[in-house]
Amino acid sequence: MFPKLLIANRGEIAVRVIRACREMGIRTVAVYSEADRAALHVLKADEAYPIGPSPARDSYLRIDKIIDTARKSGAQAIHPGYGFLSENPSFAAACEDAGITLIGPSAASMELMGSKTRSRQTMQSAGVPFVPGATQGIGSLEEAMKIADSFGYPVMVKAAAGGGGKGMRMVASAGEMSSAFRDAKSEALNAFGNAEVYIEKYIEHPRHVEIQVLGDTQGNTIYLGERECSIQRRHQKVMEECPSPIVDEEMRRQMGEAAVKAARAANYHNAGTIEFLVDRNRNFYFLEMNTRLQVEHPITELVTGIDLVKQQIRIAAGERLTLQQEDIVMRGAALECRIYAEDPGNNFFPCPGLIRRLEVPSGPGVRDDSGVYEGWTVPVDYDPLISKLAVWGANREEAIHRMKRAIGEYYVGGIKTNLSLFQTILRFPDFLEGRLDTGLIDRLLALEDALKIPSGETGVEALDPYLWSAAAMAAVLHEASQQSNGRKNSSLPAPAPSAWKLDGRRSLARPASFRDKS
Ligand code: MV4
Repeated sequence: MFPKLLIANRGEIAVRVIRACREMGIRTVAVYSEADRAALHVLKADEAYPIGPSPARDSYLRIDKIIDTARKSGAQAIHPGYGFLSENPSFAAACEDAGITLIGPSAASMELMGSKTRSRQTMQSAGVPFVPGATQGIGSLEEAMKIADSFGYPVMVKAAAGGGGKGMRMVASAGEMSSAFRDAKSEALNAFGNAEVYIEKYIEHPRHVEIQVLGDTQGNTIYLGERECSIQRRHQKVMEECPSPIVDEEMRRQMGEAAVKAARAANYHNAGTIEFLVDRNRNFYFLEMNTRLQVEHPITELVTGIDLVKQQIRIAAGERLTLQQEDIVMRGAALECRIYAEDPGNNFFPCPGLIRRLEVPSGPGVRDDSGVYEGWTVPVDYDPLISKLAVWGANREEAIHRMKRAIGEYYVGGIKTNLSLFQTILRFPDFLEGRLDTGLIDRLLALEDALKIPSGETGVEALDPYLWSAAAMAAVLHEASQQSNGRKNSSLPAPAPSAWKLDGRRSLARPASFRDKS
């Protein structure tokens, strides 16, 4: 095993990796930017080294400085976390050149999965169902029109180098193709330095379900069930759950086997995630593969009892997977909320700043993966994630009640957070009934706005009647949207900033000195 490991990341995920290392007897090396001098991961690591100015491109994205720090500190391995350099094939190659082990897949696997067209070709040969459409980049508008015609509108024009919702355009009819094709190409070139685009059939009201896999360097690959990630806002996941309410044992086996095929076809070794779109009839289609540890990995850990970070490290050290498919047992249910420093009253605009007071939930079945502490200032330079609050329950219902309880215990003073959003989601009938398509958050925010729920300090007693009317109205609107076949012609106003201010109940429950002073 590696005596020493460098973490090329920050925040909660750096802390998460440090914890796994500590339990494994591995010494940890943190790196930090100027803004992160006093960050939690710096305090928790055995050693810490500065790598440059606050902007990520000058610090956490500097391959040269990170490799250099690994050499100087004597770290034999680097864990990239998620984001930053985690899916950068040049970083994987640089580690290899420096004789340092990356806790991740080969540069070749990363590169293959980084191209949507190449990965779709690979799925085609491997017999993994993928979203119907082209497997090659499209050269001309004429070709785009021909392909769209053959699959039938609506279609999506997507950047081959894209992913996570960047560089895609929905095209409803042939008349829109010319501008969509041109826009998608220029956006792709701008965002990724690669103008290649391709076409997929548009899947209406999809759900996002992903399968966790583990593959070792000896070719053993297993799946660890699914995560339901359909609750998103602007292509950002907000809340995830495991297992998915729509996946039964048979579907899990089919998706799991498809995911293992996908990982094998990429010669994949590491923890990885195969994303699928699931349509209304529960058909599933390969969407993309994430060649890293995911933000939402804790819910899989809670339900399977397997420490994914330790597994990653053992795999990178060349150890054989000791787990076999039969060893994977899913027990109970888990939920995760991404707690952000952002303002629900101002379109979820980021609100980093000084954390004047912090009370973190605990107790049975509660896990909070945090990257912050009371008295620290959340920097403006990075994603303002405060923590990931995850709960486990014997079943979905218990997990929901537990999450409500845990969110209720959470208190962040000094900065605005999205905590109130979760109290709303956790009471929303569509969520409670497991109707989780990717439009849920927009429906919920539109509903709050339609009900003109007052902002400001509102006691929990005053809120309940609103929640009841919200519930009733949501049920009616859901029926209506089923009948009118979609949200396009619904009478709801356009999604608008939320006006919920559940935080207000804090001020009723606490002495004035605890109040948020911002
Ligand atoms: C789609 C789609 C419908 N049809 N592709 C958005 C994120 C990126 N990973 C892919 N995305 C989508 N691709 C086809 N052919 C709808 C989405 C989509 C979506 C997917 C998963 C979760 C949330 C979403 C929100 C909007 C759109």
